[in-house]
Amino acid sequence: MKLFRPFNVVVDFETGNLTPGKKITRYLSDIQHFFLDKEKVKAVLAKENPLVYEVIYAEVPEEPGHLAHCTTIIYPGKVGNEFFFTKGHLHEKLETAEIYFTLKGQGRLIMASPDGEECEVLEMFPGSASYIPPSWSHRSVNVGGEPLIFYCIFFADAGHDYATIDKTGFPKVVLERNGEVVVENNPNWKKA
Ligand code: S6P
Ligand code: ZN
Repeated sequence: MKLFRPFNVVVDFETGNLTPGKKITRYLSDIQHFFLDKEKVKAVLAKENPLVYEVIYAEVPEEPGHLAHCTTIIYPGKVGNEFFFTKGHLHEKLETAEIYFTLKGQGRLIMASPDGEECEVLEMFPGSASYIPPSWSHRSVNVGGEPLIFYCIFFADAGHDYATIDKTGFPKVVLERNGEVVVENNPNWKKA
């Protein structure tokens, strides 16, 4: 068997940059269908299409035994009173867990069981290491005024199921009400 060589990447805790890395970008238009206020989404998109988040991956083979790792940077922003968030997903291999280590900013990590009947929301803050157990779908939300930056480690062969969340959404939403961060039931959530 060919030996895979050890290597370093460098993570900038201030910017979330990971070098060398491969970047993917998600704009509001990519996640617009999840937001509660459809009219506000339309109004924002009529003017601009803001960058909501970026993910920068260390390049690792997507094979059993390897650990994938990356940073995520969610920019501060809201549509109406709903904070910017990631698409969210389940791992195709449901039995694979993940860890999010927050480097900068303030966030919430929404997790749900595959049928959505169980839902938990953890706080994300510099130094928090959030454990996403096997089977839980996950979405992160930036609730602060600066970028939310976190470092993720997961099984490289886990795979990502976005289609389920596209259909169901998450059972909870994270909103600002009277200057407070609140977690509420998502009226648009559909049981899987
Ligand atoms: C991968 C891990 C994260 C997310 C990233 C963006 O398993 O959970 O790296 O990919 O935070 O979220 P999403 O839902 O667009 O992949
Ligand atoms: Zn994941």
